[in-house]
Amino acid sequence: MDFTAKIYIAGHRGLVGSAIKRKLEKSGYTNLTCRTSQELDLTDQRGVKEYFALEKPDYVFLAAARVGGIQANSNFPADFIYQNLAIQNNVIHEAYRYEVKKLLFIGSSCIYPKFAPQPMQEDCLLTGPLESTNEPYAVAKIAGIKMCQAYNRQYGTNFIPVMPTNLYGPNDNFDLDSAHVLPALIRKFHEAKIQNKPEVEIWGTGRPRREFLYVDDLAEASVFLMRHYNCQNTGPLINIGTGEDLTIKQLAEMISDIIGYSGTMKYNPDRPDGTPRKLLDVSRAQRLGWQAKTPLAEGIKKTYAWYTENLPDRG
Ligand code: GFB
Repeated sequence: MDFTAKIYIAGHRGLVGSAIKRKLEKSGYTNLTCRTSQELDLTDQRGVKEYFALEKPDYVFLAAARVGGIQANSNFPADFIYQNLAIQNNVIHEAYRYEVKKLLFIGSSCIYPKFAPQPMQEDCLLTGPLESTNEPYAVAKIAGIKMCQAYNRQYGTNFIPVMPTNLYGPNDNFDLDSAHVLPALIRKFHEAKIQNKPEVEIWGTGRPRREFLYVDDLAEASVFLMRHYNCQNTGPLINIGTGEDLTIKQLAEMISDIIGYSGTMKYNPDRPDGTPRKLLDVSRAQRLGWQAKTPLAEGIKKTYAWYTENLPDRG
C-alpha cells in the first residue's frame, strides 16, 4: 500500500475506524478520505455509488457498522440486521465496481456457533446454531464474509474478512443501554465512586468468559493485513484477538481496582449472560506475523483516562 494511495475509512468516527485512522496517519499515509454519517448515509445505495464515482479510493477499510452490547442487540434486532446488510452490500459492491485494490471487512467473533469448541478456529464458521441474543447481527456479518469471498472468487477481488474479538478503547460507546460490558463497567464504577454509591449492578451471573482486545491493536492488525495479506479466491477469514479470556466477574474486579471503587458488586441474573464463552484461536494471525501487544490492565487504564478526559461531565 503506497503512502499516497487513496484510502477510504468507512466509519472513521467510531471505535474501530478512528483507531485505524490514527494508525494510518501515524504510519505516514497522507491521502485518507472519510465522510461522516451526516455527509454520507452508507445505507443509501445511490449515495454510496456517487461517493465511489467521485473519490475512486484505492483501498477501503470497512469499519462502519451498527454495533452494540447484549441489550442493544436484543432491543433492535431489525436495525442490526438491516443496517449492517445495507452498509456491507453498498460498500462491498461499489468497491468491486470501482476496482478497489483491497478492502478489509471488519466482522465479529459472534459469527461463530454458540457452543463452538474453544478457542474458536476460523473453520468453525457455520458448523452450529448461533447465540440468540445477537443472531441478526451475526447473520449480517456472516453475509459480509460470504460476500467478500464470493466477490473474490467470481470477480478476482482482494477483499479480506477480519474477525475481531470484543473490542474496547478510546471513542467507545459509554451509553449504559447500548454499550458493551467493558465501557459500561468503566462508567458504572466511575460514577459509583464519585457519587459514593455502596454497590454497582453487574448484569448476568458474572460467569461468562470474554476476550478483550484494545482497539489500537486491531488497527495495527488491520493495517498489517492490508499491507501484507492477500485474500484472493476463497482465501480464509482471519481472527484477531489476544488468545486470552477471563470471566465477567474477573473483569469487573479488575476495572473496580483500576478505578479505585471500594463498594460491592451486585450480580443481576435477570439480565442475560449471552454466550458462555467466546475465545478466538489467533494462531493464523500469529503465523502471518501479528500479535496483540496491549495487556488488558494497561488498555483499561488508557480507556479510563480517555473517558475522564473526554466525557468529564459524566458522573
Ligand atoms: O459486552 P456485552 O454487552 O456483549 O456483554 P456480548 C458481555 C457480558 O457482560 C454479558 C455482561 O454476559 C453481560 O450480561 N455484563 C455485565 C454487562 N454487566 C454489564 C453491563 O453493565 N453492560 C453490558 N453490556 N454487559 C456482544 C454482541 O455480545 O458482543 C455483539 O451482542 C457483538 O453482537 C459484541 O458481537 C462483540 O459479548 O455478550
